[in-house]
Amino acid sequence: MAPGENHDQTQVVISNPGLMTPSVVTYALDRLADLGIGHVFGVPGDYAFPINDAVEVHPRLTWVPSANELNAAYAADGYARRRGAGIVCTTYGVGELSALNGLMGAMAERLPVFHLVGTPSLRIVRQGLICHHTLGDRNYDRFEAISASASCVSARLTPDNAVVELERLIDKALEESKPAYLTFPMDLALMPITGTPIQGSALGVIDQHDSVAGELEAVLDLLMARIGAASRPVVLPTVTLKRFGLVKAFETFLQVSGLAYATTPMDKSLLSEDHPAFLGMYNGHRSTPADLQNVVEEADLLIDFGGLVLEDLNTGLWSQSLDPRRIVAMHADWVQAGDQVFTSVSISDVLEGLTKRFQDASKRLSYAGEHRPTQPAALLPLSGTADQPTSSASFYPRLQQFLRSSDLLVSDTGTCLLKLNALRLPAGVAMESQTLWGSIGWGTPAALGCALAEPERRVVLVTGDGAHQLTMQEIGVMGYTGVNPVVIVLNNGLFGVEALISETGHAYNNLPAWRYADLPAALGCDGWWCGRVSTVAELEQAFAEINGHEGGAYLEVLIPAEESQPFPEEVIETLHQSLTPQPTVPGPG
Ligand SMILES: Cc1ncc(C[n+]2csc(CCOP(=O)(O)OP(=O)(O)O)c2C)c(N)n1
Ligand SMILES: [Mg+2]
Repeated sequence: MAPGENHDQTQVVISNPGLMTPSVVTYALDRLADLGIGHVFGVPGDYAFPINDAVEVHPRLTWVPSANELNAAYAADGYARRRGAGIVCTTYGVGELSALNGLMGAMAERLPVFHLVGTPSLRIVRQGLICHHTLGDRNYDRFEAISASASCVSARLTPDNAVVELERLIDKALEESKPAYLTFPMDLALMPITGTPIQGSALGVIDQHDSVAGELEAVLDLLMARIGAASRPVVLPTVTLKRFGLVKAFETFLQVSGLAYATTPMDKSLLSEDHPAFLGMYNGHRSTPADLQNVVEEADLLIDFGGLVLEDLNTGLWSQSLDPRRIVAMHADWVQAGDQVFTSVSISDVLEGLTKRFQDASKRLSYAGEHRPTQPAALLPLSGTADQPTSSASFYPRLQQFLRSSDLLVSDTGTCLLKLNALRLPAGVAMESQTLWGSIGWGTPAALGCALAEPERRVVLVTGDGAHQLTMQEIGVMGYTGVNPVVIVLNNGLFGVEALISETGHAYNNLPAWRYADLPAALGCDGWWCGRVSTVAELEQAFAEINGHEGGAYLEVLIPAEESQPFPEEVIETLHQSLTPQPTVPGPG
């Protein structure tokens, strides 16, 4: 069930299930499957066998054999982006710790990923036996604290707490839109639960806490007054709306209010980029169109829906200049307008309330009026002649033309993300990236997760060669699960974008020269279109063939190494200086 679809989360207590009482682990899987999750990413292990076995026979869940736990966590992150929630399953210590970077990314990017971990039996613990995957010191709890820090809620599940704890875990993970950490001692996992099982319903609009009525009214009054007084308001919606299933509600708000909006890179493709109210991508001095920077920075009211993240990569390297007095920021459950703070106000209630106020007033503004930035042509001009070598200049315009309206573009972190953020997506094309956490290698497993979560969309992954080398084993899992993405690897032979902060020419940015296009065959992807292109004619031919091909596709595109510098020299210099410690000048005396 995609987030945004309207389902309440009413729970039905099954008083007489007429079935055998479920075990702790089966019950947990039942409750998670109720949300609409259909896949579990993971690597098995003896401590996790009770979970692994239960997934294998579960009628609504399919086990996905990830190549390693980090990839499993990235895949569950991708899955959660498109399905609303995901599951990763690992074994005690060695498995769970390997997944941590992926889960911390899900924390940063606000994705409810349920991390299920099998742990030593209570019997082993009580007997004090020294067991594998420990430091041999009879300390069995060492990893719980570490893993729990990559979650917003955690619990050790037992027969008598399972019913209550699962409701708490699920509520909290969805309400915060962050991971949950669940441990299952091997013996307790297989025991029947005590208490009455609960059956939940599919994910939809996330049930946020009710707002305090007085605070909500005050926020709505303030916003309507500020909007009424503004002559150049701009809305900045964020990905938080997507996480809470509020995209449709936001679209209705745009419709009734007539306000115009811009996104930042983290929020790209929140709505189709041909939306009439869309002004473009605000990214400080790297905004597209370029004059959008002024439209946003000179707006007399900025309505931040969800909590804009003023991170370097989200603001053209902190080049933003947004006057806080002109911003009203609606976070998930609080609102800030200059010095004023309103607590216990949920973003869903504000959105609903504002929409109603506009409807009642039947007063509609006219998008940014005369303050709209110049809109670029829908498609970039094609540059490069047939026999010229492939390059960024010839690749991105052709990629733009290759994309179909229901495609989901997934971009790893690297030069490609900087380029794709600036690319106007054709109508209906959605995009996912990991802008805030920015862990390279996320893209390939996340693309698998997205493809399994939303099979109705074709997933087009664009990744640099360096990022791909970290997690490319997941291509094998794509072949195994039968998903048919289009994987595009940009081969420039180096960690190109790294040169932004480390200056060009360092040997540590060089990559082993792989024959990427040979990988899918070696990894068991039968029936895939695979090819390597080095000229514009070959690129065009490849795109045409892939569009006519039924199965998965893997395209390696050669890009000149010297092209991985998307910023002007002075920007690189500024970034280099701001991130590199300057030598201390000894003071007098
Ligand atoms: C897990 C992780 N390790 C290291 C980095 C640092 N890093 C950021 S971008 C990058 C290089 C990406 O290279 P590539 O994927 O080849 O893309 P290019 O810029 O060359 O197009 C590196 C190493 C990171 N962000 N994440
Ligand atoms: Mg590279």
